[in-house]
Amino acid sequence: MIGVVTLDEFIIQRQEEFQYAKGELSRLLRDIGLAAKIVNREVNKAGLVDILGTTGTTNVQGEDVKKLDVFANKRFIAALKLGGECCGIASEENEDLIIIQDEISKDAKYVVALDPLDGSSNIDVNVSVGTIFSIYRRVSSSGPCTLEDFLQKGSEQAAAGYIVYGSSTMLVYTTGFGVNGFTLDPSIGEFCLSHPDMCIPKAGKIYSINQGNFISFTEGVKEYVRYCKQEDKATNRPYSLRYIGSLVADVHRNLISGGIFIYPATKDAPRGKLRMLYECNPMSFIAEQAGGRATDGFRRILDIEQKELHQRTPIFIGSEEMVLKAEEFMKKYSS
Ligand code: P6P
Repeated sequence: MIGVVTLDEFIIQRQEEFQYAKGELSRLLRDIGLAAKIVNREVNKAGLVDILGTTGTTNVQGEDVKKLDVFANKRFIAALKLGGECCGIASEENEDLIIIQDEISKDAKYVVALDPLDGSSNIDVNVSVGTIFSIYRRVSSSGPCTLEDFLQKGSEQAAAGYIVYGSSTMLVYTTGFGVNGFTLDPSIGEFCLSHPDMCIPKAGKIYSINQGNFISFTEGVKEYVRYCKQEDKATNRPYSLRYIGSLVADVHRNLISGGIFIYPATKDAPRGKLRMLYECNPMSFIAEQAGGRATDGFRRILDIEQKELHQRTPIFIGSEEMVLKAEEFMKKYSS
């Protein structure tokens, strides 16, 4: 295919960006790309096979586990184990670490944090869902990976990315040298470079927030939502409210069109709902690398200490000027 750059070719071309690159991170990213194709195949035919609905169990978050959650989790774990470049996995679906100790992986340099199927409540109604991944170099010297390998700040990530299973399936990732997007071409079974050097517009006209929680928002969030709804032609307001209920889909749309996504503290989620390790940190790394901004309303997400595996945080992420404006309200109305 003339002019088409596949994900594998791109990863190899860009490998020289990494210090002491010996190909491990490249192979790890390719392992993730393979798992994404396998999960995509099932997501695209969910409804035709017995993979919809719930398993009747709940995960560590107390959320219903969907059959496709389990399938995606197993596929990504299997691909990472087989690839040999990862010595441990932290998954939203698993309360504890998955320590990989077999011969080919025990000395691997990387660990992976994973939300194997984010937004899974949307699967049964055919709305876009996604996978989110975050890659760290291990900090433990050798032997089994440890919790400390995962309790690193988001600023220490070696790579981060997501797959959005939508009208088309895209893989978007960064290794700290910009953000690139690849669209799956089912006719050749390859992710092909379709969105080189993605840059989020500095401002946009879309805000994404679950306004159903408005009553329990803090005053700063309420005032910012009111600001978004006010009429002011000079600043393109009122903005449009777009909320899919799937973090990957909402952030991906804003990454391309401009906008802000907010999941603030609520009565039911006083520390925010979204998890730092495998949702907020990777999405924030990508947003910043694309020229956007990501904070908890006050602090840069990537600077927040990670103290526990499934730690949650409020998140304001997207176009830089919009996040800064929201932070003004948070500061002005913070008690
Ligand atoms: P709510 C999906 O369950 C998820 O983890 C994110 O993908 C999404 O942004 C958020 O929760 C939606 O939460 O409370 O608005 O339904």
